[in-house]
Amino acid sequence: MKNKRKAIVTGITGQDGSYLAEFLLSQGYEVYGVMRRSSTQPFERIEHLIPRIHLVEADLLDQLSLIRILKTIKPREVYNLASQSFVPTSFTEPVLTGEVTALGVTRMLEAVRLVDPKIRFYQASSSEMYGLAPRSPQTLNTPFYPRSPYGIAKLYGHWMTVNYREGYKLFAVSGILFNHESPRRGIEFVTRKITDAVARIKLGLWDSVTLGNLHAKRDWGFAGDYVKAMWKMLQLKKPEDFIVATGESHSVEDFVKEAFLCAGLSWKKYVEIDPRFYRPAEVHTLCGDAAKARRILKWKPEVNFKGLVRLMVEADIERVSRQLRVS
Ligand code: NAP
Ligand code: G4F
Repeated sequence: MKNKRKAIVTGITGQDGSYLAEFLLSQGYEVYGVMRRSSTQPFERIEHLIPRIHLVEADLLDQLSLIRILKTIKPREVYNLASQSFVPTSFTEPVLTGEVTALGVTRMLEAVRLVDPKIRFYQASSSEMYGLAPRSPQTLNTPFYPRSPYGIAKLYGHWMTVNYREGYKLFAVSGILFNHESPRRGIEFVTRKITDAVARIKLGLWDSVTLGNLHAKRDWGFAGDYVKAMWKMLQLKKPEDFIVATGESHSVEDFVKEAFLCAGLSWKKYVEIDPRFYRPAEVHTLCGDAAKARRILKWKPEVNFKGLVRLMVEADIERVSRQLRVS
């Protein structure tokens, strides 16, 4: 029997890790998901995958643990999705964010270089690196101007990936992904916070939701679409960086309106603003130009803005209703 291709996915318990694992399994991969030891099991997003994937313990803070898993698993591809990914936490825990989101990338690149430089490496870079961008849409030539410790940490990881590609000839690529969401998005991120609240308000559990800056604009796509671009990048003949985005930008207020509309509600009655949710430095507008991904990867988003909001609202109404039925 032909040997299956092996892939290691860090951040397997996160939103993207779960979608990427599903996609790699559908492509016939043997998937090794990296989880860190924690006192409670954070398997909510991958419970359904556990019989089909291998979970291995390692931590981006621990260099030797990364070397060990590469030596024992001998993967063809490594997808480095793990990070401290929440921007507000990066302001309150900037050093931890730097250790995981920035230096963690170097630890993984060093492990690849030392154990097997033929391993193909994907780095989960972010549109947050553009921050206060001078123009829109952002392209691969737009200068970076990160506005948070998270954005700065991601920029370091991005340049380390470029540097290991140029310096050591690794097949290392940086995917600059704009915001992507799903029913598996962490509840602290604004889209999921909104759709979860819409569900609770619709079902009579809450009577309001408190948000921060409604004027910020983001280029929101569907996570299930974006993980396919990650994989496509690692199948190319030569390693290159790409932007992955929809090319459409909407405000938080647009998202709120659309989400309440999906539930047949008018948003103004239910939304309160609290400056507690403002950031020390805001990223006002992000909009990505994914022309290169369309051309070379033959990638395009399948889910549009309204479709994304609807699928998230419906999933949250279904989930909260289920919880009510069992309680
Ligand atoms: P997420 O849901 O927050 O998942 C983050 C993952 O990182 C979790 O599995 C977490 O594990 C893991 N992790 C955190 N610290 C770790 C450590 N020290 N060692 C090993 N694993 C650790 O993030 P996501 O939305 O799936 O995003 C995936 C990646 O893409 C992240 O790097 C994020 O910064 C980046 N990104 C995301 C977006 C987006 O819009 N979603 C856009 C651009 C870039 P635990 O379960 O143990 O906490
Ligand atoms: O949903 P957010 O927290 O995502 P943010 O900061 O754009 O970061 C996400 O996308 C990045 C890609 O650009 C990723 F790299 C990163 O890991 C993460 O996945 O906030 C979006 C916007 C912000 O402008 C924020 O100020 O929503 C605004 N917002 C308004 N009210 C709020 C709230 N954000 C949150 N989290 N909570 C609020 O109540």
